[in-house]
Amino acid sequence: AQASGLKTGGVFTPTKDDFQKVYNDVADLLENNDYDDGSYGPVVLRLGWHASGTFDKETKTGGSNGATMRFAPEADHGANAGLKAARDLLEGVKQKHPWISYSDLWTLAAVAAIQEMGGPKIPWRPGRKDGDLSACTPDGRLPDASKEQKHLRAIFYRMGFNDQEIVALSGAHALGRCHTDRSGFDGPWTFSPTMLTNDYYRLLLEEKWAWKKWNGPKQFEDVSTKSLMMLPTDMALIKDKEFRKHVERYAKDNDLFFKDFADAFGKLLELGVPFEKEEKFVFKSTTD
Ligand code: ZEM
Repeated sequence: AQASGLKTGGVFTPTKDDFQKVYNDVADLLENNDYDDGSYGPVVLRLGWHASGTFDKETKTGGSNGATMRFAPEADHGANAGLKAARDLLEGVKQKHPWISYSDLWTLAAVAAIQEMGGPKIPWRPGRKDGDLSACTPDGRLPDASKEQKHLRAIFYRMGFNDQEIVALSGAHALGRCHTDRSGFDGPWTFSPTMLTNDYYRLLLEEKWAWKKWNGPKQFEDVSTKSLMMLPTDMALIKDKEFRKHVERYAKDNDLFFKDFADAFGKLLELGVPFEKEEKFVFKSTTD
C-alpha cells in the first residue's frame, strides 16, 4: 500500500491510506478515553449529524460542507449544546493531520464512531471545504425533540429524506444519552449505549412507555425499569402508521437496519457537498 499522499507543487494530495490513518487516530481516541457511558463515540456521532443536518435542499445552504459549527452563532444554537466536547476531542487529530478540513474530519469521525461501536461500514469520500462564519445556518434547522411526526417530516423532508430514511436514521438513538445540562432531557434509550444494534426499535415496540413524572421537559420512561427514556419525537415513530411500519421491519431484522442506516447516514454526510470525485472509501475498523 502507498504510505502517504503525494506532494505535487507544494500541495499535499492525501490518498486513501492517509484518511485511514485519520480514522485510526479517531478510533484510538474513542478506545482510550473514558466518557459518559464509557465512550466519546455517541457525542462524536452526534457532531457529524448536527454538522450535516442543517441542509436545506431548496436554498442548498447548510450541510457538512463548511464546518460552520466552529463559529458562534451556530456553536451556540441550543441543539448543539455539548458538542464542544466532540470538537475539542478531535482537535488533536486536526493538529496531527493539518491537511484535512474540519468538515471532512467531523464526518469521517462520525463514520469511525459508528464502525467502532459495532455498526455497519459507511462508505465515505473526502472533498468538503471549511467555510467562514457567513455560512452559519439560522437556528431551528435541527429537530425539536418535544414535537411529533409533522415536525419530523418538515425537518427531514427539507433535507431530502423520506419516511423510511427518517426511521432508519433514528436508530442512532440506540447510542448515547440525554443530558440535563444540554437538552434538558435525561437518560439513555437502550441498555447498551455504546453498541449500535436495533434495540432502539425493539424497545420502542416491546416496552411499556409512560410519561416520566418529574420537573424536566416531557419525556417517556419504561415502566418496568424506569431507567430508559424516549423523547416525544421517538414515540411519534410508533404512533404514526407510516413510520411504525419501518420500526417493525427494523425491530425484526438487524441486518436490514444496518443496511438502511448505512445508506441514509452516508447520504446525510454528503448533503450539499460539491464533490469533485466519485470514489468512496470503506475504512477498516479496528476489529477487522
Ligand atoms: Zn439525536 N438527540 N435526535 N439523533 N442523538 C440526542 C442525542 C443523540 C433528536 C434529539 O432531539 C436528540 C438523530 C435524530 C434526532 C444522536 C444521534 C442522532 C439528544 C440528547 C436529543 C434531545 C442531547 C443531550 O442532551 O446530550 C431528535 C429530535 C431527532 C429527530 C429524529 C439522528 C438522525 C442521529 C444520528 C444519525 C446521538 C448519537 C445522541 C447521543 C449523544 C450523546 O452525547 O450521548
